Amino acid sequence: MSGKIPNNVDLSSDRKLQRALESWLPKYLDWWKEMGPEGFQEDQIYLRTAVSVETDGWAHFDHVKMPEYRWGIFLTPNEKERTIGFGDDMGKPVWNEVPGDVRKELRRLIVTQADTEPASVEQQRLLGQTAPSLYDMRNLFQVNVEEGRHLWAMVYLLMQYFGRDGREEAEDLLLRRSGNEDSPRILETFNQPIEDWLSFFCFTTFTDRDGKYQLGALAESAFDPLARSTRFMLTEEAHHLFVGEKGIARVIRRTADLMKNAPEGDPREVGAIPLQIVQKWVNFWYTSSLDLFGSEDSSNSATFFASGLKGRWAEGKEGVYDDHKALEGTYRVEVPKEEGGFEDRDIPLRRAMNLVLRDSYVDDCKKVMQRWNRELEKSGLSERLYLPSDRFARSQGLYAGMPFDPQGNLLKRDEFEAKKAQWLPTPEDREYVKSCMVQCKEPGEYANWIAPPKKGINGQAVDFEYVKFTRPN
Ligand code: BYC
Ligand code: FE
Ligand code: FE
Repeated sequence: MSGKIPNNVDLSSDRKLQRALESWLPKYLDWWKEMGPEGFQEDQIYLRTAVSVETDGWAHFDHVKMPEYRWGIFLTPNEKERTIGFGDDMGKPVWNEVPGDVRKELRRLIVTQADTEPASVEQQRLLGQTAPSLYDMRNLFQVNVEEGRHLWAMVYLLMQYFGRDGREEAEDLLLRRSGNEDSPRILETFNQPIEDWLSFFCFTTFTDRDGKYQLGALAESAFDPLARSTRFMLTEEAHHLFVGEKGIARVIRRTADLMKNAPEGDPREVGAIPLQIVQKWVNFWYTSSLDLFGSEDSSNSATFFASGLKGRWAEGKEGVYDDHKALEGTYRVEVPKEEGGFEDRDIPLRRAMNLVLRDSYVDDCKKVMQRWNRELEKSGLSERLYLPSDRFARSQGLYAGMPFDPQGNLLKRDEFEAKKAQWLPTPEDREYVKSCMVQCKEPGEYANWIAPPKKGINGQAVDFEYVKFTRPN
């Protein structure tokens, strides 16, 4: 467990791997200092660190400087005799090495997963400077260091199982940059800027939630080390989703509160975030996150399923699916026709696996919406938030680039352009939201636009000193 890199993979007995990881460590730290949270590297943050994989007691809380965070490698312990749970090789023993015939696909899946982790840290690197409280600042940095650890988890797999190719991929993961024109991150959502906290809360609600479902699908994998790595990552992911959902709930509560004295007025006059703005941010990040599931009809997804690389959500859970081969059955979608209108297409089930996984994700998002709307109801507001149609504002799949409205109606292009500003963030909206973002640095102090949380972290008070500044900044 000790040494430079905390782990439960017996690193000290594998000198070659240990050397590879120890030579990657300084490069990772250089990347962290350059691209991680800007301006807070010397401060003491109240962080949770993964120290083991015990269900209770895996986490240790303490004030630490982020560059001294102990990023480690943890896999959920081996289940004895696990067998492959789906696809062509169902029932055979899981793999502890990479079979030659799926090496390329598996490497690509791991690299794609890995790439999102540092990307999100890059996207969020300036947010500390406008944190609405020390509590929120701490949560941001917690998410950031754990995304860093997720990168470690994937780099371990690349270095341990993919030899020289894997080591090269590990280097490249530190070279691509979110939003960079020449060397962008792989998936589009991870090249979008996150410049305000409303975006951060929507991102952690909708994009980290894509992470939950993708990791869940990989946790079913026939490649056991991948399954066990992603399982442990999921335990950390729950907090990221919490930060996002509660963040938006607190915005809603605060807006309702501020509007009590001026129910007919413009929320902006009292420094509140209007609910129409919240809705636009939801529209943007939710639809961008739908894109992360890839196309509805995908031969890649059929290959991943057939070969046991990537399953469905809860594939291994009793009573969810009867048929784990998915050789029969189809999934019906409406495909836009060249001359206008739609026609039905039945996609063979295996080719529709992106959509099947996305459906599980959408169901989960609907529940989040219900909880936010209950918050609105309790606050006595009549407005409600909604999830836009999966055709709206898409860049991937069947409806990519087409002018649908949030209800899923196809509009004329110019009508869409004329109305777009009602549905998606405008430069003026962004400017207003930015004007609300002010840093609050006293324990217990919260920015005007957001309600304090009901509870602190790890049993601490909401006015606990979650961040101790080394020098005034
Ligand atoms: N942007 O056959 P298709 C997380 C590409 S989030 C750009 O439909 P496939 C986290 C696609 O690569 C979870 N390109 O795709 C969250 C393909 O390219 P080629 C991340 C895209 O392969 C917050 C082409 O379009 N994990 O952990 O079935 C903070 C045809 O597409 C996009 C994973 O994604 C896009 N959105 O599915 C921190 C799991 N979508 O072959 C972390 C691993 C598609 O033409 N990845 N393309 O060059 C996968 O399972 C699959 O690669 C995807 C795509 C589901 C992403
Ligand atoms: Fe992650
Ligand atoms: Fe996350």
